[in-house]
Amino acid sequence: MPIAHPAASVRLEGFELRVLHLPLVSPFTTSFGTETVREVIVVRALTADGDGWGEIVTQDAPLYSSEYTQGAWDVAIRWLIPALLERGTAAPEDVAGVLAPFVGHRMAKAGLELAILDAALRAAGRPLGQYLGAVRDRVPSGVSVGIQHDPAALVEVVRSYLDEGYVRIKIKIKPGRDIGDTAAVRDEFGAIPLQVDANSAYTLSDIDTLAELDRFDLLLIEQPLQEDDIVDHATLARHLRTPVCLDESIVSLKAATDALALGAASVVNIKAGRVGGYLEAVRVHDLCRDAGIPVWCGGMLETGIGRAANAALAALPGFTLPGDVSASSRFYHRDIVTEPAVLDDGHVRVPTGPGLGVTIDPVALEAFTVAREIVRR
Ligand code: SMG
Ligand code: MG
Repeated sequence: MPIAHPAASVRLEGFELRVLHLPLVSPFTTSFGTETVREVIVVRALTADGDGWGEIVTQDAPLYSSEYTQGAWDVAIRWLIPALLERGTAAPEDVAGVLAPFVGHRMAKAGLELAILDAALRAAGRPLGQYLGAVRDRVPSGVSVGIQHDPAALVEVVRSYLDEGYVRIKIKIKPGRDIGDTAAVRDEFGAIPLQVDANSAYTLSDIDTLAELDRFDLLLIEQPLQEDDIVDHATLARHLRTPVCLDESIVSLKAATDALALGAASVVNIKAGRVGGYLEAVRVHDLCRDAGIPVWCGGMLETGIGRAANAALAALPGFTLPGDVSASSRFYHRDIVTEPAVLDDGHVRVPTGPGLGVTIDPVALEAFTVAREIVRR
């Protein structure tokens, strides 16, 4: 269902952007590299109706997608924020249209839209989950496990997450660290809900290796090929028993429509940042729900801001698989909100307060800030 009750406009006065460096509790290794510190941009919309918070989920380097911190910072300050401030008054539903003339930069747009959405909903006393169409008050929590030193180490890390109560395990794979790693986890833990994420590390010439994964009864394989490889993903999907799930390739409702039409995905990972905002994310959800395609909520190592929003999104009815919506403690010793997401019986609670339903901890925010700029009308 599209948004049932649109939000009221807010009177925009400015935006504050901050680059944060948050140390990770342990290094996070994917097929494209290792992160030990999460670099992220936090957005504060300054409005005459109260402030709102958002998060731009880029990384320091353009490795997961073409977006990266300094690029998002520049486009936000030079183009996106001036366009919004020139308009003066905006409802959350207007933001994508105002920013549409600027090509791409979806994560930057999504972070700005979220800040305006939060401001508008806080002003109206409405929780984000209710606004988006949530039908649950908590969501099952999966965990994404980075590539470890060796399969034996991976087994021990997975064990610790299972002991904490995570209800689904996703392991990162890459060429040379795929069959052995998956076999080790399957052999040790039996029929747990298990899936793998390749972050585009393969090509169609790897089809035989990828087909070997069929014997592990995985929930899905996520993004084996490149972002642009929609047709190749469709070819691959015809040769695998393991369901193919797209992440990086699904950059918009249009991309999702095309991928489904071509048979390139039988499951979709939805990330609001990647598709340009939570409203577009709902549209992708609606498309997939109508098509009978299960979706789940992806993660970008969000702070408490994006994590609260992801929990709200993941509570929509089409999110029938556990998402990468883990407890804050999976990544951070200290969060920038006063109510970090916690794991309770394998689930994360959907916040119920107005807007995001979380409160920024100003001391933590300041402690992690490495750059700050305010743009006013
Ligand atoms: O937030 O739990 C999380 C991270 C989940 O694996 C995760 N995200 O490709 O799905 C993915 C990766 C992208 C993040 S790398 C910055
Ligand atoms: Mg992924």
